[in-house]
Amino acid sequence: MTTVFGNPGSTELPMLADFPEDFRYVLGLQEAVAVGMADGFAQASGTVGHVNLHTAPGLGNGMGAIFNAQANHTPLLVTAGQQARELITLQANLTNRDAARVPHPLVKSSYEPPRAADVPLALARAIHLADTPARGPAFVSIPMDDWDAEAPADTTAATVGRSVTAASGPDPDAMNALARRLEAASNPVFVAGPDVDASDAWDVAVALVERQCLPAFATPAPGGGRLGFPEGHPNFRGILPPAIGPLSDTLKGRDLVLVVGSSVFPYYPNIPGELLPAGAELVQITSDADEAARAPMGDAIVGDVKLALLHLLGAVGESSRDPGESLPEPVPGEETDPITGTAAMNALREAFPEDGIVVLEAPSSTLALRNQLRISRPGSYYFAAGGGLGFGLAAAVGVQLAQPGRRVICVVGEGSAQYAITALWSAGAYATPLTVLVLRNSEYAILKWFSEIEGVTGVPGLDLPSLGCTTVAEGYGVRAREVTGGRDELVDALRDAIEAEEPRLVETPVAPGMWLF
Ligand SMILES: Cc1ncc(C[n+]2csc(CCOP(=O)(O)OP(=O)(O)O)c2C)c(N)n1
Repeated sequence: MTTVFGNPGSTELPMLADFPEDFRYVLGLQEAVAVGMADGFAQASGTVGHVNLHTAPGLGNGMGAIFNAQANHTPLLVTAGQQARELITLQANLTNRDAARVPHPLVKSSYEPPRAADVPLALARAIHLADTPARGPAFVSIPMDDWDAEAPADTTAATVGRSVTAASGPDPDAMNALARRLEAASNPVFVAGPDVDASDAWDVAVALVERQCLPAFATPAPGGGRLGFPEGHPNFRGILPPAIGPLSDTLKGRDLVLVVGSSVFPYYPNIPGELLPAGAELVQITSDADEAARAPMGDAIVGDVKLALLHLLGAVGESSRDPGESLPEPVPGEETDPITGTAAMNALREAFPEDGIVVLEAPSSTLALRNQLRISRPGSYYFAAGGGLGFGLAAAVGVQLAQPGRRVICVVGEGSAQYAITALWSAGAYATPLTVLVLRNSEYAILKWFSEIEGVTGVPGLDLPSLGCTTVAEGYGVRAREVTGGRDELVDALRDAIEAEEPRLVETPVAPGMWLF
């Protein structure tokens, strides 16, 4: 943990004093951006991220992004400065008067050590907790005068360098019983969730699907922060819809639904229906006991996703089932002016480097991106599972810092971009070769679509006239290009941007609407 994201204030200066040369500080210009960058960095590096915030107001600014980190299962140490201990009770300016209560529902633990001497152990405890399933953020508030105190040599020496290994295997009997159920099923289906990728189980998932000839679905797009299965694989059947009725309809005719590394399910709009189609049983494998406990149907096995899949792979034989038809090849769709979200994503497909990484926050083109790109490598897709806007641009900078050898392309709506627009400055200041593709449809398209689903009319505040990102990007020191010539010009602009060694922003107008394919 040698990279620290943050935004400093007077209460954090003592912590940052004499900052070690072999550490890196990444400045975010607003705390939501600092947290989002740390989230992307932690997920893409597989380490615990660290973000340091400015006492109460900085922590407040970071809360939406901490909510996302919790939904993403991102291991994150969140620290914040605090007024000096002797001034807390008289509530001097900048006192975070109930520091541990502020982020409470969104973090795994929230703590202000009672003595300066307890800070090292409090930090170690938060780091280990954050990195233990279900992973998530943990918070420590540190009064600013604590940094002048001597750390207790004995506990500090014992604390630093401890390791906590937390991958615990599932119940072997339950896994063997599941293996028999899977072999005996006549029309089973595999549903891949985000924690397949986070637990490095991608190859095992593919091996199981192939050995058992299973059709594979992805968990619903809005709640899936990562991909658990290659979407270009011949057994891939698409993304489950995010509502009870339609999801259950999609699974009609299946007798066993095996859900791995996900909640059951990350539902979104309230479209009622049967939880499962008639004749279907469900088994969930998750490392998150709460995900197992709150599922409204089916059985659950709690354990490390990779260990569980390895067990299952070893316990089932080869099957000769017919997994059904593969998905058709994606097509760009009709030529329009401005282009559709589908055509824009088809252009990205053409310009996309083999080992490219997508960070996505373009609500009305989410499904178009998934269906056009069919991302088929692990660690190549990041999305805010919690749905809080502002993740995209910020996380993309963190992902690019964690993966300097790969190219990150952040696809973002012009509305979403505003929640973390200052991340553009960090992208340039830390010389990341990030490409940002802004899809500008001059409205909050997804909210218009939701209005129809919810049957509401006359909602104000859904149009975004005169909102562009190119001149704003230039203000933050990022070269930007507006593309108005359609799909082919967009391919060229994206290729140029992706090849550049510094961050580039490409913006294109797109037709309003929901782009599903
Ligand atoms: C922090 C936060 N505030 C508000 C919302 C509600 N919201 C969801 S989608 C959306 C519109 C996004 O607009 P844009 O990025 O332009 O994408 P489009 O829907 O047009 O594709 C809004 C405001 C949210 N998800 N998160």
